Amino acid sequence: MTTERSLVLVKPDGFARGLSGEVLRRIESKGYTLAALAVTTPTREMLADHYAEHEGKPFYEPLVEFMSSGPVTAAVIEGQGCIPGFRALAGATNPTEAAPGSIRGDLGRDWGEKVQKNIVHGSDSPESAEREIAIWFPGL
Ligand code: YYY
Ligand code: MG
Repeated sequence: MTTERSLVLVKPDGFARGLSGEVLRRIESKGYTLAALAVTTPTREMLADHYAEHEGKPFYEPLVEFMSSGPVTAAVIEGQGCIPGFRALAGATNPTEAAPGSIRGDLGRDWGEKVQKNIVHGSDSPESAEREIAIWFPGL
């Protein structure tokens, strides 16, 4: 069995604020390793795949619009337990509710427009991780 992997994104808000290094620092400080790293502006097609589970929800269209608005840092991280482990590092979806100590809790806030600007994405299950890694890093 291969080591557990997760797909992490520093979203356009986090990238624009120069937080990619801080997010990667927290990942590496936790003990996870980087298996792949890239800066890219995702296409709407990639995002439709990535966010397929949310299609039809009220926040879906603004989310795809926001996520395709500029560069993101995409990473595949590795390490036992890194899927729930990174979700814990990221904190709750809404940065206002995210616990201090987490990425969203320490670095995020309410910017007055939905909760889409919450700095990071992390896969939520092994199945999601492999599906998402195939979108962002085909062949990895
Ligand atoms: O996995 P996580 O990012 O914590 O949340 P999801 O429920 O998968 O939603 C994906 C993404 O969509 C979230 O990070 C922000 C955005 N979003 C939103 O804009 N409004 C909501 N009510 C829920 C989620
Ligand atoms: Mg999610």
